[in-house]
Amino acid sequence: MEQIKLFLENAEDEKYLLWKVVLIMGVSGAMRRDELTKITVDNIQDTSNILIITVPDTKTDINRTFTITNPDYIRLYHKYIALRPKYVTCHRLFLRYKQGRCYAQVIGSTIIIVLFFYSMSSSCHDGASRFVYILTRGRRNWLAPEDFIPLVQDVVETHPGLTFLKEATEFHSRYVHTVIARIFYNVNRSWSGKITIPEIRRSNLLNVIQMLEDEEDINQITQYFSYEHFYVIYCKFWELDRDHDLFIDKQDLTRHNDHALSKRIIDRIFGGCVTRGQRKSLHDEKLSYCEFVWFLLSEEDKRHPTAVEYWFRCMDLDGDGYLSMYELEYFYEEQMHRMELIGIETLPFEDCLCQMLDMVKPKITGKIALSDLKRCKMTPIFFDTFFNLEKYLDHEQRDPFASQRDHDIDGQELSDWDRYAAEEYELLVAEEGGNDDPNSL
Ligand SMILES: [Ca+2]
Ligand SMILES: [Ca+2]
Repeated sequence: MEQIKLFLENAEDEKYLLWKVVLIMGVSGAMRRDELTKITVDNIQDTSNILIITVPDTKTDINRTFTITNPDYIRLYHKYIALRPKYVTCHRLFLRYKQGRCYAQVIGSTIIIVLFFYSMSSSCHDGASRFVYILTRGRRNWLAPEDFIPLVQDVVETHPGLTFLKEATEFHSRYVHTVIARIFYNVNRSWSGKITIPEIRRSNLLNVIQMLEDEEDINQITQYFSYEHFYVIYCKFWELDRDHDLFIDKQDLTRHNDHALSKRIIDRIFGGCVTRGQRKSLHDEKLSYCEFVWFLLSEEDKRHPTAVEYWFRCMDLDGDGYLSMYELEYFYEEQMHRMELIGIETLPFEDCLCQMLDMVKPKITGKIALSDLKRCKMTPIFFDTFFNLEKYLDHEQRDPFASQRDHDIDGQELSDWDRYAAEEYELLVAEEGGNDDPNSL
């Protein structure tokens, strides 16, 4: 209760007025999350020095009432209700609120609860553990992918940047699972499939979720939630998954990016070293959609720490934590062979090895550790040399040190992924209208 008092007294109304009123209602009436979401202005009788609230109970049909008499609470309620847009037809009490203004848009129930606790704890303490508590309903101190479903579903249903998706319900779950896979890719640094409280603390996840409330253009939120990024990932998968059963096999993945990847690396991707052991049997050699999301993110941004780990795992054939000369040669052999087939002059392995060791500068001579690659700024060149012919030949034609990096409008350096997604989205939009368009779902 002390925390609540502190929040109501100290948090600025400009930013937190909505959450203050949610809190007052929630605490005074011991209201549940769905009750808070559904409560309407008609449920509140306002006699200016007392508020009488009727809570309709959908389960028992017996309404209950409670009153609010604290003058400070009533003052906050009046301040909030005065901001309500005049033209609003929706009767819900809690509408989208941003910088002192109220908008005619409802808020999803999970968002209500998460943001409310988050804003409260940003003036109190530890949003990460509250976040986990809310999403798991207090059952666990880590998050599984399913725990995020209601939250992201709320975003689909209520974010103004996604209203055009309302009818395309088939798309909802694809979007939800893409966002969740991206969250795990970035936040679950331990690869355990369980996001822990410290992992949330170290990540930008809660900040990004809060940005959703302030930013109406979902594509500006390139972390996790961008619709354009989702669209690119899903279209890339759709192209490969010819029978559209949401699984792809080795043959399908071979066609990715015009057969850019070597057979040996594809075998490794399917071999279980970068998937989380959800295989039903050893013969079940298929990648799920979520596994493809991880693949594509790793393939298109080889500087990302998860990507470096992803490809390191693939190349470390014996799993001893080092890339040996033998392992490097195994992958380079196929690259050389492919180049010979198309009549390109090849660099002997010894020379290639010299170049690579010069670039990576491993601490222990003769073998490369994950930490060596994490330090190296040129991991895209390193990995592509061993298993992506297209990109390897691309790098060869460019001066690696002259590569100009793009910046976004705020002067932030764009990641390789952001640049790729933006380019691909433009291409996809340009060729829109094709028969195999997943939009036609
Ligand atoms: Ca398939
Ligand atoms: Ca090894």
